[in-house]
Amino acid sequence: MKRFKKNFLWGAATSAYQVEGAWNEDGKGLSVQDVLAPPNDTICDFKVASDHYHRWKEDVALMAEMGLKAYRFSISWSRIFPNGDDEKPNEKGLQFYDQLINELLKYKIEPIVTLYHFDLPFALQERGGWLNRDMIDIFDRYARTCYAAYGDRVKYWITINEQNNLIMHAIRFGTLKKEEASYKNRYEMNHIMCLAQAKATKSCREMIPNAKVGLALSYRTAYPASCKPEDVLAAENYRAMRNWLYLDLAYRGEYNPIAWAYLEAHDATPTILEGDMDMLKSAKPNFIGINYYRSTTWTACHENEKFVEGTINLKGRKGESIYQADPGWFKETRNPYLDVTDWDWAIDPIGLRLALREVYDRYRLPIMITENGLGAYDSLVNGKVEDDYRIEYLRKHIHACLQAVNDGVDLIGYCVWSAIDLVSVNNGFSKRYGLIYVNRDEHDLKDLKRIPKKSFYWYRDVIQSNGSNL
Ligand code: BGP
Repeated sequence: MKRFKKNFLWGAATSAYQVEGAWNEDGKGLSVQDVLAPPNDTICDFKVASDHYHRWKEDVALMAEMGLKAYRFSISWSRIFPNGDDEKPNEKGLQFYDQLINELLKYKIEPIVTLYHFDLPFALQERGGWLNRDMIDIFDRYARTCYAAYGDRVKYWITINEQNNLIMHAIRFGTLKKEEASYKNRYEMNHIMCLAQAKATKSCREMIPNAKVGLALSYRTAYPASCKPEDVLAAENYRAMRNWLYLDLAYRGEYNPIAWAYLEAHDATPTILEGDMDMLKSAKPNFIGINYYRSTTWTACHENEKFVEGTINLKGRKGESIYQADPGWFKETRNPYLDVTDWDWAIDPIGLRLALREVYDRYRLPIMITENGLGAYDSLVNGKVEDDYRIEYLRKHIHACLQAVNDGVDLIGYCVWSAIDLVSVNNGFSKRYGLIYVNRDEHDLKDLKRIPKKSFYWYRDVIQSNGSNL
């Protein structure tokens, strides 16, 4: 039985706008996330979040106590360039991440830096956002500024987090306004984002020769609901649109043929200028980040059926999600073999093993699990959070990673989402993921005290034993 590599990156992750707060301090400009209204008024915004901007030292000390070998965080673009492409970067913004990186290194925690995690500077959104081809150079300039500032200490770089969510759920993630969110615009934007990513990847490899650079994709394993050939086809169609479209563009520099057929059928093929495909091909990112939470299950969707956009479960009550249906392509359904979280996410560690096998089989590059975790309601009882359900989830998923390593996958790291409680993308503060509890509620900030959960101590043992004590 193989074990995890000796220098395996046992980590945990966060993103800037979900954890930092201080949304308008020290010269930070607005990001789209600061402007986007929460999906309903019972859900909090991102203005204070976990107040990490003011408590980063205490937070890093706790990460060190947990024994983390790596910490994945993102840089808030609008802290560095308040308007996205100002003449000069904001010194205070640069300083914040500089001191954070130094503090991590003091404890021998490897920083893994994401450049763009959903929080585009609002000023750039006002200039057309990702529909504007100028974004290719603007993103590259921002990336180069970060490489120049931190490249002497940061080896792991992630360009864009979950581009597939930014495209498929463009309205909810703030990448497009409702009236602009045609398929044509989404995939036009996707093409431009891929070019921006390619350019920034090339710059990274040029400026930091020993860098590991890649993207982080929101990966979903897709099962057919039955062995009926039409269902198998539906699952394959979904895989192409959710996973391969993005990974093939980034790691092979080409459009996946099934995804291209989908774009043609939806009148959504992008404008490809001379040199674009060469740029994509020449980028050569050298590792793949996978964010994995759940698998999905698919049946055939007849041409005559109704199109259903699908909804996010905002209430946190099982069974309230509406599944998507795309006539002629795929229709989602519940998997009767799997339990789900309170937000209807299918809990499926074998799905993670499959994900790792299929991605490695296809691209033969080192993979890092850049996010994996359980969103749950936690309760603080007598000063403690006994989150055995989270331990159970993580144990099974880490075990699945070990099995994938035994299947031959080159897995270099694993990051729990999240290091500390933070604001969920769609579900506010009630849906918690952290190994460290933050004492606040949806609208009552309380004392924001940090309290290690039971899972914190469990993960510390896992790390200390390099994954032997699960
Ligand atoms: C991923 C994002 C994270 C994160 C996580 C959990 O999509 O990269 O930012 O929040 O999912 O999602 P949610 O917060 O919606 O539960």
